[in-house]
Amino acid sequence: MKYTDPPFNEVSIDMKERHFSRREFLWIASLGAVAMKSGCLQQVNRHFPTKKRLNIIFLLTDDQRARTFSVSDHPVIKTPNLDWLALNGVRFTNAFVTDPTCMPSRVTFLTGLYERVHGVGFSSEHVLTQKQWSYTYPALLRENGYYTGFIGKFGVERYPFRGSGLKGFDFWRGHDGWASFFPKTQTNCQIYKDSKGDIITPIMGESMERFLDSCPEDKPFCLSVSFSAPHGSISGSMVPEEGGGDKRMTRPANENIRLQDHPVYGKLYRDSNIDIPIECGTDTDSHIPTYVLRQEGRRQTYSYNYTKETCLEHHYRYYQLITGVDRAVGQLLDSLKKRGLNNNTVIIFSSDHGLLMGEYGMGGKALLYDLTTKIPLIIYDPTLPKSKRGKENDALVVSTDVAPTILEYAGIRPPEFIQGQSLIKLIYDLESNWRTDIFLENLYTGRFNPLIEAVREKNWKYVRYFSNPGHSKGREVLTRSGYYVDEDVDFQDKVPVYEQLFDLETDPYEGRNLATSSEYAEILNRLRKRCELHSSQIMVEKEKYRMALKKRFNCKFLR
Ligand SMILES: [Ca+2]
Repeated sequence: MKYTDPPFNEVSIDMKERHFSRREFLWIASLGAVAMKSGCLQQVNRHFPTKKRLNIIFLLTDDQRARTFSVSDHPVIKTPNLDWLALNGVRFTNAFVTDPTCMPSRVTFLTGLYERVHGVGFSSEHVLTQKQWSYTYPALLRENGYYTGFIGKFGVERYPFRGSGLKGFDFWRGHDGWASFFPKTQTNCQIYKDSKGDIITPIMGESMERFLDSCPEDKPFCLSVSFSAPHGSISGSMVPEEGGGDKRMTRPANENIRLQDHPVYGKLYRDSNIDIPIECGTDTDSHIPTYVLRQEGRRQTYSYNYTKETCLEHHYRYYQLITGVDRAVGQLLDSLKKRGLNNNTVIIFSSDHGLLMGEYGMGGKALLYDLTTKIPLIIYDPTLPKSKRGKENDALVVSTDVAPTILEYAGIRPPEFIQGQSLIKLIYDLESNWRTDIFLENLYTGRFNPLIEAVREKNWKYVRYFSNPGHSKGREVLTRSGYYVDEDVDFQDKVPVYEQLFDLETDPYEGRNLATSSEYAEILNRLRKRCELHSSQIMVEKEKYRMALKKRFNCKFLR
């Protein structure tokens, strides 16, 4: 199925028009290492040889697993437009979110910081401050002359301009909370009420058109779009009459008369041969013991209960929702071409985290398996020479790297406390040195989730779980208030209650825990030390960040 012709078939790269030479790249990269001497940001775009600055579009989906594209040889999902982006851009095949739940992950994309550093998460009381906001990529680009826009699920929930989106962006067509598949009747989605369509993803497509219509000609633009698909709350609301609980997903969504003949949400994929995970509906104790993770919290959450009866319907809807996003992306690409913006607009495509869909007997996120932490990440850069396009890059990259990448594309010096690194040097192969492992965290303790840290190398992963004292008292969350304080998430002197070690080369599914096998003691100890080092380093970086904000703004970090 193809909804649109490839929009930028042959992008001619005039070397005179290229935005970065090798020398300029190295110069720009070196700027990132130089600590800023004042709170003022300086544009560095004057060093770029082009007169015109690049436009930037960051597309973020909700709960989309890595490799859910036809170009990644997915056996079912068809994504011709995302395939086109990948084949003309660069695909990162080892891309991860640092923290696989919606809110902290989104703040990480905005700030380039881990949750433990920016402090915003579902189990944290901290509200993103205006001072913190001023160092996010949209705020920095706006301050430096970009016309900025936001569309869709903001997902930060606790932020300074809630209810006044135009205080954060020049164009705002977003919502707080979650949107259902048919969002126009929801009080938090009234901003979409004047849309032509009724379904959330096409409404995102229409909103992107409105943004492009609104762009001034004398400024570059940066648009951030957060799709609500393919999140379970969307697939669970394709049939509003289903209600919640066990009735969800028990009937085909296209029994809903509004979807019967829809080209995407009707019969698509329903004749496909889909294998549901072999462990769907099985006991999870063999993977994570009950004293570490009590499953009822996950099972009682709207649509994370993947049973053998409902799992197939989950998959049909999930795959349809991804193709729905692909269709909106195709319309965007066509529109950019029509407007003559295709050769000057960088597009980054990713997701806020992955999802378990019956694997290990579970659904949901928050755990640090590859299926929950690994994300799609495509960067389409129209200035990239043809010889560098369509490549897969297996470097270990994380969600903290996206903000510095956007800043570098905009020619803006990143704040010195940013934890990620720009990916542009990987795209252009200008530096061979890159990190050899990444650090992952889960600080979300609702739904009986444990606190977790992990270190992942290309071939090995070590995961350590810490006890949730609330669980032994029958509470779903860590503390009576439900929120952690700094000490709760400082693991430097704490002993994990459970560990996992996976050989990803022979066991990419992460099904065989080798942590108790003496044969792997040496590898286990090496990774334990790396995890402890990362864990203590992140506390140092947290202090550095808070001191920098305090110094610049003469204020306390917390409120
Ligand atoms: Ca999400």
